[in-house]
Amino acid sequence: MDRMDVTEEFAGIQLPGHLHTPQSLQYAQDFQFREGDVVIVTFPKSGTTWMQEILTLIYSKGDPAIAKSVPNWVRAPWLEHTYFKDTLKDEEGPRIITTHLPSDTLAPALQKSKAKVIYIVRNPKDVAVSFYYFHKMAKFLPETGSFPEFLECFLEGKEFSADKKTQNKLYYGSWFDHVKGWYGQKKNLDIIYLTYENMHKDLRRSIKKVCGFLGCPMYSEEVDKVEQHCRFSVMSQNVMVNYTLIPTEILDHEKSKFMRKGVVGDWKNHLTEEQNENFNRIYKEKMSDCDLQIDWSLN
Ligand code: PPS
Repeated sequence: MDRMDVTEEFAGIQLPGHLHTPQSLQYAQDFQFREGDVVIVTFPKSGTTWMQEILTLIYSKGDPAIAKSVPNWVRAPWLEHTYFKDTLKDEEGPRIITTHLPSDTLAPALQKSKAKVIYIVRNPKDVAVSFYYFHKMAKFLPETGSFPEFLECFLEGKEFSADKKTQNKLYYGSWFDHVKGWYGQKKNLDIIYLTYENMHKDLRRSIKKVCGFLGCPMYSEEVDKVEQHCRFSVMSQNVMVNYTLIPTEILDHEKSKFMRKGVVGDWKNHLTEEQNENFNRIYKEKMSDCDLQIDWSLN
């Protein structure tokens, strides 16, 4: 498989070379967004696939035909990935584009355009757990060592090394920088912020919020269908979004599933009391200049 052990450096962060090249990253940075584009922005493991499915179904008025026949990475390709240029459909109508890149690389281009941006944030304890398991299955990500080691790296940007040979920082950079960077674009972009936790609490409300933002009114029966097809139980069975189409040499579903648990608060099964206190302390410190409200659990 191609470039599985390559790390790309871009805008001060490390990214997997299997999906990114200097050319693809340059292409992303120079990309001209246009009116009608809808851009899903997330730190990895925050609800990207969920929103890709929601948008697909909103635009099909709840008809699942496309969601069940076209992979999510074709319907809503990642701007920075190598295949983006050849995948994005240059047709009339809204183009759905996905990205994990930090705000400083894309905000200037987005500001000039009339693109709409949907930013999803998930509580970082659950992101850390989900990302840890994703490292287990994704062969293009470095081995992490133990969960406590990975957690330190997630929180403090410390390098980790499972084999004592390679030193890796957290791929995709710091969760804190990503969230604060994009949250800081509130006044500059046509952007809405959604949380993974609110999508859980009331999926229907989140769908309607997105419809309102996109100026895409829907009948109640159509919203029913979007809601139905975007449930975890349904999405985890849909091969067009559960990543089972990807060969085992790239994503090993024996190690962990992509659609793993899909819950809020799984961190409670992974963080010790001490780790949790440390997390809370660092979170408070790093987020003191950000008024983002996060739900850590649904109780
Ligand atoms: S990625 O790799 O960045 O595209 O991953 P991403 O899609 O952002 O995040 C994957 C996590 O989202 C969960 N997921 C869902 N949760 C609830 N409902 C639905 N419909 C849903 N779809 C995806 C998925 O299970 C991953 O979370 P974990 O905690 O690992 O289960």
